[in-house]
Amino acid sequence: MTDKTLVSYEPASGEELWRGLHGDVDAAVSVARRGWPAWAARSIGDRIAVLRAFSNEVRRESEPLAELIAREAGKPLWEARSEVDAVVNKVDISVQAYAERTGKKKFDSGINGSAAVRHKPHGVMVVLGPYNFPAHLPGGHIIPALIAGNAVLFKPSEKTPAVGEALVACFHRAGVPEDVVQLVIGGPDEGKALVAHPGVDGVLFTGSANAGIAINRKLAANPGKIVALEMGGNNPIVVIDTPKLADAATLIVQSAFTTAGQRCTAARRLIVKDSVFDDLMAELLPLTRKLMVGDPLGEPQPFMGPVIDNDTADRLSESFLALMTGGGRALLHMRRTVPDLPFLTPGIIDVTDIPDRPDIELFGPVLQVIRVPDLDAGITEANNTRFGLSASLIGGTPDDYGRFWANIRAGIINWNGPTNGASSKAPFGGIGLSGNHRPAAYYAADYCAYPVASTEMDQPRATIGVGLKP
Ligand code: UN1
Repeated sequence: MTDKTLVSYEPASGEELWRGLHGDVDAAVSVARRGWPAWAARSIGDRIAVLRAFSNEVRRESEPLAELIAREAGKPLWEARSEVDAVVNKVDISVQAYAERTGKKKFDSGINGSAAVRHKPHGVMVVLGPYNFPAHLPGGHIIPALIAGNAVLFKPSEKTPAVGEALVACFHRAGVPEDVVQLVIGGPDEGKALVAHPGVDGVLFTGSANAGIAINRKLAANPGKIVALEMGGNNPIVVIDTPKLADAATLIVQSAFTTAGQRCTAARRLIVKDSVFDDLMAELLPLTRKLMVGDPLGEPQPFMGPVIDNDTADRLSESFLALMTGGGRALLHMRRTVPDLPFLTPGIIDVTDIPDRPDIELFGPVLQVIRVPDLDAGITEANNTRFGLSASLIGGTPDDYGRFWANIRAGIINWNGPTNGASSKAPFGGIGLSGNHRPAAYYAADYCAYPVASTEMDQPRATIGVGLKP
């Protein structure tokens, strides 16, 4: 242990919530290296039973855990509860994914006996978690990694260490050995040391594109190290002709402002066909004004809580102002409701007239609107980004959606659904700056184990048929 202390604060009150010492990366890695062979040698049935016990443990702890998530991440309790449910459900989904994606296959190889494909764990995996889903998204890496037989070093976001600690405690109480899942508290220094450590076999990351690229760069000379990057997006929601504009407005609000916009899959850009613009705004603006922003534990429950901290709120406000100075027209101003606390009301800004719109992820409740003449222009505009995580089309015909699906570059493409709330039963990831083609969720199994191909006979049996002297 070092003597550096990490402190986390409740976004809604600014009060200290948790403090703890930074972890010792070298020590944690050597404990994990000693621990993983025994875990890997246990039968798959045995490991699954332990993970099911974890799922029960989380279910038992669901209320205190949801409350802790609400306090530390600032998301409303109703939403924190659904995060806990997602953690519970992750186990069954990952068990099934393990079997389907990385299970055993045997086939007859004729004269060569039988052939088999089996999977082995990589060894020691580092999981670097985000603050927006401080339990569910790390769980989405940790659970499949453990099922596959890896040891895990989990460094939660420095903004949500308390939830990280609570999650790891559930693994331990369920029977995952202490040397197989370890909590490593720390900030960027510990993160970098974990990534670069020669005793680490893989890095499973969820967070910003900048941090993900830094990981890639650091590991450029280590092609054997598994790197799974789930990064951000500048996600488009495209609205064309539909008789159901009230529903369209609801989908936009859910996409842009759930979790105060702090989802990698949140809609950042609303791309609207000119002919529906006025009628859509007549639904969207009043609905957005009605959204309650407030205390995550308050009653009645708000739609959204604060963003994660004051720095983030300051940066978002500055970005909103910069868009306005650059030629954007505020349709709904983003306001700071309590001085010195990071509560922001949702902001909507028409940026159609900004010539060079910045292609960055504004990770908060800011929705940029771009007007276009038709669907083709909408598709071009939607693809006008280096990111490619999620995209939705609202309205249109099956043919329109066919064209949208075929031409949009993203890992999640929806029709008449929100950009966020992706199912854990599907692969989850994006292209471009959104990821590195190692999708998580259902396909997390793929990066948690590597395939081994074998041909096998119980006795040596071989002949040389051609080219032997008599
Ligand atoms: C989101 O779309 O808001 O299980 C996050 C997972 C994904 C996470 C989705 N369903 O990893």
